[in-house]
Amino acid sequence: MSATVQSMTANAAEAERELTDGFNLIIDALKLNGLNTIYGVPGIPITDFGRMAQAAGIRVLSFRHEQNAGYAASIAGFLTKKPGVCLTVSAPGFLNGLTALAHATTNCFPMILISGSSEREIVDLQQGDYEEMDQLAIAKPLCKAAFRVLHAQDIGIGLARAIRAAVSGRPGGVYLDLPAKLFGQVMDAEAGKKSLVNVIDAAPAQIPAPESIKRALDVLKSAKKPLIILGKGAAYAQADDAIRQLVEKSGIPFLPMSMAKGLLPDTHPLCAGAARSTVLKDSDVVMLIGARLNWLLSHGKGKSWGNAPKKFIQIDIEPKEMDSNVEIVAPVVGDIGSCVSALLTGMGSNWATPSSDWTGAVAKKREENVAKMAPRLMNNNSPMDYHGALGVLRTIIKERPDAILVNEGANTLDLARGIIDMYQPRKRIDVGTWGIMGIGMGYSIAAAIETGKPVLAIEGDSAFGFSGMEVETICRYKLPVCIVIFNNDGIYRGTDVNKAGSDPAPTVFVKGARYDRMMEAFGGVGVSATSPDELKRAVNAAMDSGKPTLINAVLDPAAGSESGRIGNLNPQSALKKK
Ligand code: ADP
Ligand code: TZD
Ligand code: MG
Repeated sequence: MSATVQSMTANAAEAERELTDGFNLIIDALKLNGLNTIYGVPGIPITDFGRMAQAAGIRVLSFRHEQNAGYAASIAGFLTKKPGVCLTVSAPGFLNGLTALAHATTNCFPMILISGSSEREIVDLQQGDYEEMDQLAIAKPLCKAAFRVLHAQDIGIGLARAIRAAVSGRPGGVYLDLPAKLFGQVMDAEAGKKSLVNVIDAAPAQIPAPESIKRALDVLKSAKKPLIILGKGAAYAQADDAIRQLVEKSGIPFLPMSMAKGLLPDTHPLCAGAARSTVLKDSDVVMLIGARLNWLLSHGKGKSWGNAPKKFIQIDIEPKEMDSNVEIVAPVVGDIGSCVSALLTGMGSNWATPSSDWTGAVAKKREENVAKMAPRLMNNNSPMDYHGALGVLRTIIKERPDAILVNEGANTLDLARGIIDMYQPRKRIDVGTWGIMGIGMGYSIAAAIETGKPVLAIEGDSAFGFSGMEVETICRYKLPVCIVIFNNDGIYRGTDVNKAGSDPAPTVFVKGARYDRMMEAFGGVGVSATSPDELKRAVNAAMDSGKPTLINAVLDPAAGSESGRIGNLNPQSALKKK
């Protein structure tokens, strides 16, 4: 054979060899690991990736802003225990998504932010590439782990590392940097297939040490006035039956943190939600399950915890969380499912429940508080106050307990959290550890997509504004989301006046704004409701029809208080002119 013929044969063999590329390998790697939904915004270098992913059967939800796509991915992680995936373009898109990645990390939600990036050679020499930025370096301090993949044959390993980092141990946000060149890199299809990794047991059970269980039970046995605090880690863990059994077998009153509401119904006889200040003050042993002693629990000390000496038991997957704010006399390190099961076994069959002095006092306080609130929830004032509006929404959730409640704002958040009882786990999703505004529409979209359940979003008018443009996304995907805007003309209140000039005061918005018309612009249903009766009718109609709906609930601009329930954290100038 001549050299020419030989080389022609080799070329033909080469041409027949099946090839794959970065685009396809990333899609195959995601699908192999059951990551079948992507939340993002298209653009260079990921536009084609989105199209190809959609063609390959991945659900691609295209947003109007990456921050909202990122929040969607973060809550998808919380709801499913699988990392939510957010996809963005380079520099500005990446930065827009980064807030959500940091939020996911702060809240212990598993999420992977995948961003396209510019060429390393140019970025590293700072030669001014299109959307140039050293994204990996910037992401690192804000997430649990950050990786970059430079070669197509490393895509499988890169994604495997990202998945494990996101869901194992304390979950969090992971950044995956994919330079533009990677997408087009070609390799042998067979070798490519072999390079992918099916991640086995990504979040292995972490069994607590038997002595830690014994120690915890000894402390619990010594208690006269025990309390269990359930946090969103407990909701995330999906150990719902074991947690319920622990509460009921131990007979210990429980206090759910905001996103742990519904793990056991708020109407459960042992729920101390409506007796919060009493149980924090008077309890002697507190068992934390998936809740940190951060600002939301006043760091475990100070006035709200009263003078009674306290002992803390803490169940958490993160050993470094122990003693972070106060001494933990019985740390139980492990995953909540394993820890709670071990406690149940250790309790045996004749566990002594707390005396009725304690449980009776808690129940009495709770009934008093509930009774005190009841008449205020039944008012039909127009314009509405928070209690009148929330009274009807409370009934709607009672009648539709599998709906998902999204909630943000200041007064709108604090009062809804206290007033609306939850009946099922992971049905209340809100501003989380940072008290962040802007999660509303991203959370609503992901909740509808991931669970298929109807969503009721109760939004302060300010809070809604942070993600409001996504109503178009909700209409585009025809999601069963009903948004109720508590429109009090501003942040906290709509009554501030600027005494120094003609500009509006910093906390007020356009008076009488009609947010419902935004929804109509995109073909959704818009309603303006001026009384609790009207509000009730409109929400029920929306939940029955499943049509994207926005209800502008007209609230008295003077109804709220500054900073809602956390005014104590708000520094105010002593020199301020009255
Ligand atoms: P909340 O705001 O509801 O009080 P936090 O976000 O402060 O809750 O606390 C959640 C805690 O749950 C974190 O410390 C986290 O490490 C822990 N956690 C999350 N998932 C698990 C799990 N599967 N097992 C044990 N602990 C977990
Ligand atoms: N920006 C971000 C990202 N998060 C925040 N928490 C804030 C700003 C500050 N902030 C709050 O803490 S609540 C709030 C802001 C701007 C809005 C409160 O007004 P609202 O609710 O209309 O949403 P109410 O019912 O009027 O109190
Ligand atoms: Mg407001």
